[in-house]
Amino acid sequence: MAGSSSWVEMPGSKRSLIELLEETGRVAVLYHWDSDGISSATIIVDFLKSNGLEYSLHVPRIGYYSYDGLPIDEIKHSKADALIILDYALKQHVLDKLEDNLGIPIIVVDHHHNRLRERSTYFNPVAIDPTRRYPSTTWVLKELLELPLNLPIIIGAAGDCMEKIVRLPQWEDIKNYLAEKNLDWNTIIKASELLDSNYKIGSRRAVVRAVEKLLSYDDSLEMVLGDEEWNKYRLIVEEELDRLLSSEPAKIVGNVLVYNFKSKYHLASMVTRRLSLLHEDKVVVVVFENEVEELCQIYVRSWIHNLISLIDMLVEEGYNAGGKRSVAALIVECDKIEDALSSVVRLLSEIT
Ligand SMILES: [Mn+2]
Repeated sequence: MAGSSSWVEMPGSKRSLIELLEETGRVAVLYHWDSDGISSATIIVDFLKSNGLEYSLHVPRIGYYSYDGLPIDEIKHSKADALIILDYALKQHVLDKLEDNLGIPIIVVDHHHNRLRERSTYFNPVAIDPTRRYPSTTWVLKELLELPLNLPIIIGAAGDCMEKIVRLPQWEDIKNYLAEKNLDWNTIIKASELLDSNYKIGSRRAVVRAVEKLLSYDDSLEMVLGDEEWNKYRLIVEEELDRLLSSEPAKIVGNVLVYNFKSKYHLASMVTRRLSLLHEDKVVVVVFENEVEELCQIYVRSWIHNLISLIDMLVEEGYNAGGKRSVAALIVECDKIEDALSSVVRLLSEIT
C-alpha cells in the first residue's frame, strides 16, 4: 500500500492495523452512532469474522463525547483483549483515563480534527496532517485494511459529506464505482440517512442492530433501502425535521444565523446541515436541546470558512468542543448555554 504507508507508519501506529487485529483474540468495537460509525464498525466486524476473531459491539451514550458517555461496564464485561474506537473523536485525556480504567490497549481509527496520540495506537491521517481531507472513517479503514471500494465505505462517506463529496479528491474513485454499479449518489445519501435514523430516534440498541444488518445485506443497496425498521424511524425523524426547519432564526449577527430548537430526537447535526445547505453563504449556528436526555448542544456549520480555529479557541476557553473543517459541535450544560452561545458568536466574528 504505497499510497498510505507514510501515515500508517507515523508515531503511535508503528504496526499495521491488520497485524494488530490479527493478534487480538477478542476485540471490543466502540463506534460513533452515525452512518459513518455504523459502516466503519461493519467493515471491522467483516474483517474480524473473516479472520475467525471474536468481537462485541458498543455504542456511547448518544450525543455525548466525554468520559461520562462511555459504556465502561459493558466493555469490561465483554472480556475483550483490546478496544477499537471508530469515528468517535475523544480528547486525548479521555482516552488516557479510559485506557487506564479498562486495562487493555486502545486502537483508534478516525478522521476528525484531533491531536496526534503517541500513547496508544492511533490511526488518524488528519491528526498527522490537517491539510489532508478524508471523507470518512470508512475511507481511512479502506486504506488501512487494503480494501477495494464497497457499499459500507461509500455509505460512510455519503453520511459525512453528502452532496459536498464532489469537492474531495476521493470523489473520482467514488464516481467510477457508482458508474460501474449503475448507482447514483443521491441513493447512497438516502442509505446513509436510513442508517442515521437509528441514532436520531435515540436507540442505542438499534445502532448495534444496524451493524449486523448492514453486514448481512452484503453490498446490496436494495436490501439497505428496503429495511423496514430503518424506514419506519426515518419517517418519524423527517416529520420532526420538517417541523424544525419551518422556524425562522432567533437572531442574526452579521452573516451568522442563530437558531434555537427543542426536540425529543437527536437532530442537532441534521438540522444544522439542512439549514447550512439553505444558506450556503452564511454561518449557521444551532442551539439544540434534547428534551429526553437533557442534553444541550451548539452546532456550527459553514461551507466557506474553515472552523478548525474556532474549535481550537473554544477548547482553549474550556469548552467541550470538537469537529471538522465544516462543522464545530459543543456540548454544554443546559443552564450555561447562553454564555456558550455568546462565546461562539464572539469567536466567529474574529474568524469570519
Ligand atoms: Mn465520520
